[in-house]
Amino acid sequence: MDNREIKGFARDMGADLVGVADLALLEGIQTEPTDLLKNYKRAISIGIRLADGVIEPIEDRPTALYQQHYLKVNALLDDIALRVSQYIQQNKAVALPIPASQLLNREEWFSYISHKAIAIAAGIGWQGKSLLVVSPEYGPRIRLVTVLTDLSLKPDKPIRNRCGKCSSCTDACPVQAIKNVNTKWHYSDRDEALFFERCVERVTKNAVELPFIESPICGVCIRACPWGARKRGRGLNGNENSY
Ligand code: B12
Repeated sequence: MDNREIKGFARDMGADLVGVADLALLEGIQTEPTDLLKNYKRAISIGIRLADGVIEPIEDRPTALYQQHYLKVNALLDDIALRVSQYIQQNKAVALPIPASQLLNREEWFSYISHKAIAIAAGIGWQGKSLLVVSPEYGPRIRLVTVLTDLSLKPDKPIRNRCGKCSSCTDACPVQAIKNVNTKWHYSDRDEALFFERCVERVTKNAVELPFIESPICGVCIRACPWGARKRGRGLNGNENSY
């Protein structure tokens, strides 16, 4: 089974972006359990584009519509990852679908593995100042899922950071959590890019205080990134070249 087949299958299932990461690039990365990657060579990173109609109305807080979209996109991502895994297993290879958004620890805030790290290694996008993966096609308006496999797929190449001097996410963050620090490849830890506690406090508060919001979500930095607005031919302030 080759890259063309597996990517074509994932796209037919509803994926907008698909890339293959060489797990050798991710050596030493935090996983749960620590030997999670032991039996695997590659990770397939799958992205679904969020609907602009849902993201655009987000101002300084998540909307009820975004909450619902978040749940539906997570469900579709899990579904695609499951089907890709079935497809790989039918071809006598090993596959492990990692859930899109299952939290394993609410104090240190981590999951099985970082979908962002996988997506960066798979060339889906770069790590933006917001810590989010920013894709050239849809900016950070994507959600991600991962399938680990022992298939010898051809790895895709990471792409270079294109944030430059832009500070749109930093300026938009309602709790000034983004430090506006750039990186070439990826941040060494979350604190390098974020005042992490500010972000966590805000998303936790959203889930407790806002009507119809039940998950720790926000969406403001997703909405603010000009790379997401780009497809529609304008940056956030209406200037095509504002990014
Ligand atoms: C826990 C979690 C949170 C926590 C903590 C956030 C955080 N920054 O870690 C809270 C609740 C605060 C949160 C908030 C948000 N989250 Co969240 N979250 C997760 C979750 C479930 C686990 C992340 C995790 O385990 N982090 C642990 C740390 C250690 O990992 P990390 O920071 O991702 O990466 C580390 C290493 O991997 C390494 N690294 C990073 N890149 C690379 C690349 C290479 C090659 C290497 C070697 C290493 C490396 O350096 C980092 C620091 O140690 C993921 C889903 C998933 N399984 O990935 C979604 C996820 C990261 N969240 C997502 C989103 C969208 C959000 C929010 C916008 C909320 C919302 N939906 O409105 C905010 C944005 C906050 C922000 N600016 O970072 C998306 C990101 C999509 C994207 N385009 O990048 C994800 C991937 C969910 C998904 N299925 O799409 N989230």
